[in-house]
Amino acid sequence: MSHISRRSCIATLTALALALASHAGFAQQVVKIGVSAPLTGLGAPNGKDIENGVRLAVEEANTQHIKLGGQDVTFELDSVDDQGDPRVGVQVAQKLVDDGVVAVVGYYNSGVALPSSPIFAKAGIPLIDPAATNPAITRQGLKNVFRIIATDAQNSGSAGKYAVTVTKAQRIAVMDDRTAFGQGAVDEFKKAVVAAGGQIVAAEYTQDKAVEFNAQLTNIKAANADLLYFGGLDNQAALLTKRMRQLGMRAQFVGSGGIADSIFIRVAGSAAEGAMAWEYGRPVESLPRGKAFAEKFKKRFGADTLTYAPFAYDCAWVAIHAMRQANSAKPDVFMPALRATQYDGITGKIEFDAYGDLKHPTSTLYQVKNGKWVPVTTVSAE
Ligand code: ABU
Repeated sequence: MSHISRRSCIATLTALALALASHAGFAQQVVKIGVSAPLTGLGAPNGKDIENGVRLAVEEANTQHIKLGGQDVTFELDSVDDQGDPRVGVQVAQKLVDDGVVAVVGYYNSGVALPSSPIFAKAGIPLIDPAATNPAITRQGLKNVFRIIATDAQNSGSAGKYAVTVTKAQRIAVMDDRTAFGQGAVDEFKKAVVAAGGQIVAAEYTQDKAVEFNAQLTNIKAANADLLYFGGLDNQAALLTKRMRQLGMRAQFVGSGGIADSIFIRVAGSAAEGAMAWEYGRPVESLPRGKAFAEKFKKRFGADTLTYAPFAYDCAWVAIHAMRQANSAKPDVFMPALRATQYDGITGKIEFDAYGDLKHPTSTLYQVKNGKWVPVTTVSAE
């Protein structure tokens, strides 16, 4: 037999074997779930947390031998590093589309989510957001964007009302990191303070990679503020808190989300004591499946979840659940099921409103007591 005829014989036999396997229901369908998060840089611990939440869901789904359209399905994680940078985010979003993902879990940074989400809309791929909270992400008129975490209109709105009506702060200062998240959160907080009859006595800003805040804190001290609301993330919030204490400032520090984690405690050291932060959702350990999730996560990755893994895990399961409901991994087929989601997740009941945001969002205020973040109160953030 010549080389060519041997090759064509093998090709024919392979095609025949695949056709038989398919006919007998043995064909495997690989379904890729994309993740975009910062896996390098300052945001990497949070990005890794998101990636691992999705990884856990994908691994679990593969033990359940799910069939879609009569075919066995293997779920695959396709994770990209957006570096917390909007330009990189847009590039790697296109890579996920080119890879053929059917759903994406992202983002950590609102500033990356905003320019990247239209790429998935154009490709007809659902994006399910576990952490990025700028309200505008779901207000772009895109039909493919879903979010399973309270927005900053809700979280910082609750924070502003609480600062005036419960904490009874008389002289409130704000500071943000000029990111889509930090600035947006502080804007929402200020609106809520004014609506509740409170007074903003100082408004300062920094940059998200800054480590020195003397000028801003001097102004806030001079304004005699009794509460400082900060729109920015864990590492920088810790440095700011430390500097406040070094300058002898007694104003109550309150963070706007993305702060109540072990990074803040480690970096702030003893200055962390008494700090407060408004975070999204209910304390996971207080929810019916929360404790089991925390144990499973620790067993699989050898470390506790930082903050967003439960949300990311729920995002992936919400997508898989919609595929099961629709009996298809085709985005245009399972998107209506995704929109109609009714799912009891690790983070609570997940149902979407007309924008793709949670119908029943909640926020929790935490405070550092004896070196640990402790829940103070949970409010409905609708
Ligand atoms: N929501 C906290 C994570 C940061 C962000 O939204 O950009």
